[in-house]
Amino acid sequence: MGRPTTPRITDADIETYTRDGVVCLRDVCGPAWIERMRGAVERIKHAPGPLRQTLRPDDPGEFFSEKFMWTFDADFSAYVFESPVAGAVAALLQSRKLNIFFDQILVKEPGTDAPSPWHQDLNFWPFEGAQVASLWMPLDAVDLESGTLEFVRGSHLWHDRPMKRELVFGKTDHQPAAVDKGVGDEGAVPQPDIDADRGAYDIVTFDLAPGDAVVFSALTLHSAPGNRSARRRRAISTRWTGDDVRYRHRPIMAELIRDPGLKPGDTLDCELFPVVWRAAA
Ligand SMILES: O=C(O)CCC(=O)C(=O)O
Repeated sequence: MGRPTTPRITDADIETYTRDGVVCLRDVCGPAWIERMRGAVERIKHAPGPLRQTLRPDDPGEFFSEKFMWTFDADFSAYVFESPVAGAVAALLQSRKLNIFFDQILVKEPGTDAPSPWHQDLNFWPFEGAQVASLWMPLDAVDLESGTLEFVRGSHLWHDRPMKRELVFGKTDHQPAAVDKGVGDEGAVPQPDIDADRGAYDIVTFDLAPGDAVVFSALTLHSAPGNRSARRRRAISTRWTGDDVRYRHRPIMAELIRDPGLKPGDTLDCELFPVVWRAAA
């Protein structure tokens, strides 16, 4: 397996990520990666893995997700271990190492109504620590009409733990309605209804070309509209952790492809969450 390459991340990018909890990076992956990953998404669309979710199955379009593809697909394994993605996130997090948590396909086909509701990823991820981020990369040009992400700038600094929220993703194949109940960490405050008062928040969004990316903290509130356009919205989100992250349990846990065999307080280095990137000694 090759070494990941590291794209140029500037001090301004690091400053933006640290201050806003989100930064837009242009041209992280070139056309060869985009073509390769489009092919991989198509293959997996037609041969789902164990964690396939069709979110809102009655939607007139189609919103589907798949996770942990790197564990069973050679192209996704290459994307995680060899593409410029890990190096970019490590630079932004200023971490000496980076573990993959999981990779995820998120496709909204044309005419999909389902929004991705406002949420903080850390609410259902099994970690303590600040160095947790996702890199979301579209394989198609995206704008608000086709379902690019929206972020509340600076929301990662509001509280030291994720807020309680009422809704995860609505009805899905795997998550019964029982999880949509406002579960959260002990002492967490409720998540405000962002859409009820959008003018009160600093909401930012980015039109992206294939191979551009947004990197955001797991505490940054984010959402996406449905895809009202006639274009596909295929995206890959990779989720990463850095030096300060330790395993813990949470009231709702994201479904994992298998038990990582970790105890609360453990570092994440294990077969399921391997170290993908290390700073040169
Ligand atoms: O792709 C989407 O619509 C939602 C993505 C998201 O919430 C994430 O990558 O954390």
